[in-house]
Amino acid sequence: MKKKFYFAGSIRGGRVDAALYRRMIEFLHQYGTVLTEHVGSSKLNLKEQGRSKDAVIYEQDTAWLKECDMVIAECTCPSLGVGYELAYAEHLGKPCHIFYDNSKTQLSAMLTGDPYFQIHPYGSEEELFTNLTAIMGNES
Ligand code: 6K6
Repeated sequence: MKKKFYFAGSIRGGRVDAALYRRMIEFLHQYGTVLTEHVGSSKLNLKEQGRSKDAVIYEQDTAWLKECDMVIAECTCPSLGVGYELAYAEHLGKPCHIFYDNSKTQLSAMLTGDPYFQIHPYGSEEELFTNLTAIMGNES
């Protein structure tokens, strides 16, 4: 059955890994729908400001978190928003897979210390996609 994925990746936390997010989102298309395609976009307007716009984003993203079957988060670039989404998804009981490049960052103890999360450190992009393929194989 086709799944609905919530892909989480840094936006205001920094866009250094945006191209990787896009490749992960493309990969997930084989297995279902990605509700948060924009996270991989190269054309985000980070200068757009305004609490009213932010409220719309918050409402939409929390609705998608409720709707999704699984959260996939790429956490190499630290992001408050992604951390918030992961805690929100845990509260909803959604399966959460967290990826990060352990040669570039040390993940927050609030994620590594929480046994709820399925954490996948990787040393290369090849390893990341091998792990993602295995997760999708176990899910089908
Ligand atoms: C417009 C078009 C694309 O993005 C925008 C405006 N910003 C956001 N739109 C949708 N979701 C967002 C936006 N900003 C943050 N998020 C959510 O928080 C995403 O689902 C990301 O996973 C996460 C990133 O948080 P920050 O703290 O790095 O911004």
